[in-house]
Amino acid sequence: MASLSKSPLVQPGRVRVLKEGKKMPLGQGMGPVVYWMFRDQRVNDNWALMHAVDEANKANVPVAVAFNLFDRFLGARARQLGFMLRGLRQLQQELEATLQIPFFLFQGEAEETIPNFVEECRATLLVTDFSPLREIRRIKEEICKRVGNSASVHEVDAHNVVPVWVASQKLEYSAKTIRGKINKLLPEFLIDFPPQPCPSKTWEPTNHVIDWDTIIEDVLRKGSEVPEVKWCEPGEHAAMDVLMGTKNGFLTKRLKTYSTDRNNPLKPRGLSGLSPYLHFGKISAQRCALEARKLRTLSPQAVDSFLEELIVRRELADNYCFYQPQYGTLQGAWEWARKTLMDHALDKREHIYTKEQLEKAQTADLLWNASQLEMVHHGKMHGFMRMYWAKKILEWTTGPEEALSIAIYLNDKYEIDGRDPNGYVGCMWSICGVHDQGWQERPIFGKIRYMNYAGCKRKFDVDGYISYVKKLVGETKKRKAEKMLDEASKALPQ
Ligand code: FAD
Ligand code: FO1
Repeated sequence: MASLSKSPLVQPGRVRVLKEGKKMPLGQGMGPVVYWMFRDQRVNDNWALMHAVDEANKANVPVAVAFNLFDRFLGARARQLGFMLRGLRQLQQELEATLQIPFFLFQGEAEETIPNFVEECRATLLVTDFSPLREIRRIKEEICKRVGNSASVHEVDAHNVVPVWVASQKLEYSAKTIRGKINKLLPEFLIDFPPQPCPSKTWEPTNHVIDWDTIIEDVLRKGSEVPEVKWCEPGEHAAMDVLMGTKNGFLTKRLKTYSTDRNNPLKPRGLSGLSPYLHFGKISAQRCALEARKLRTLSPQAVDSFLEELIVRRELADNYCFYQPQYGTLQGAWEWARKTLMDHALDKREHIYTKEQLEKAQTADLLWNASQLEMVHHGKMHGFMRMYWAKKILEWTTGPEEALSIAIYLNDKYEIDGRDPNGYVGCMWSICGVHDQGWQERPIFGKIRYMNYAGCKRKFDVDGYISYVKKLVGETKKRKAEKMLDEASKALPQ
């Protein structure tokens, strides 16, 4: 299978050929197609899956989905891995029941398991979805080297509405510089999804069995330091329910107040709540945008604000990580920001806290402590508080490099949506002014935008938020104690 096929189902702009396999000699048939799924973990509205099936059908060969479970990907714990694996268990059932596509789960290093599988099943096309993260790009480079000469590798941006490499060919400076480019391309890319094709040729039956219970039990045990959260139900159907559910769906029940309530940390339901699902690809941003757009005449302001976050800000984050490999470090900041932060690196700090003190929410600022506890116990800090939280870490640590590394460490450890380009950019925006402008110079922050307690007090009921988090933590601790009691009583001889 060489370059992209004729009259493809998926727009060619969405697909990049990472490796062109050697043409097969005449008479020698094409091998199967394998889709290595990692970022877009869903059956529906998935351009990568559509491309894999479309290419397989054109060559009249079977298609399978492969997933590689890394050993604690970027420090993930029970919270993130439990959510991901429970969703994947549902995905396997749906994939096999509705499309008769087999799902293979491997454990270890993807640069080994995926080429081994490609070789074992003699696949001639490997389709992958897209992530701008360094770790994944390095693995892909390695996979391209390791798959045999006859195999092609196609990468499909199934995550962004406008594929990252089409939206812009360079590192964008701010939302202002990318917005026009994205909006111009929306008529071409924000289109209805075609129906998912079924494979025309079935995969030979295999004896690949996935022992989900044991795998999940294992990751929960190893990552128990950060336990799962109850409020966020895993899976694709749960994701659609958060978007469109009749009881409490974002678009069906909560959209109207998005433009007024989304900056109020006391009203977490004012936000969509979609970030865990978007992060793990349980729902397509394009689906969210298509459904939101239908409601624009009813709630124009809310829909416009939501689309700005969902498309422009989110895709700006992918643009940043894609074109700035030093994301997450001070070297990835703009020159003006690096200079101003360095000019103020030795400024006197009123408080200096260690990583441990911050992690345990032991600062003199009750508002900050509440936000940290919301993240640790609830697993999703309110969006407004995330900015204040990260900026205070800059104020209370020995310098911007340490601040950045602590913020990313805590964000990725506790947030259910952590390890995302949005998270790296969120920390870089707050601490290093990425995608922001310079502000009036002041101690420690230099020209980086400042936020303080008094400003929060003017915007929302700070004491109310502190009480709300206290209640939340109390409930979580109570549930944990009950669970422990329950487990202990089960362990007793009957
Ligand atoms: P909604 O307001 O309903 O937004 C809908 C979607 O739009 C989000 O799910 C997200 O995909 C996108 N979006 C919203 N705000 C932003 C933003 N500022 N930048 C880019 N995309 C955005 N987001 C994560 O997904 N993972 C993270 O780890 C993460 N860490 C952050 C850390 C800091 C310090 C900051 C300042 C922001 C961080 N964000 C992160 C961005 C943002 O706060 C969250 O996306 C948002 O709070 C998620 O809640 P929601 O889906 O209910 O938000
Ligand atoms: N993707 C995988 O293919 N395998 C994993 O084991 C895996 C674990 C994981 C843990 C936490 C998390 O936040 C994401 C995880 N992903 C995993 C998903 C994925 O690779 C990332 O979301 C993207 O790379 C982000 O761009």
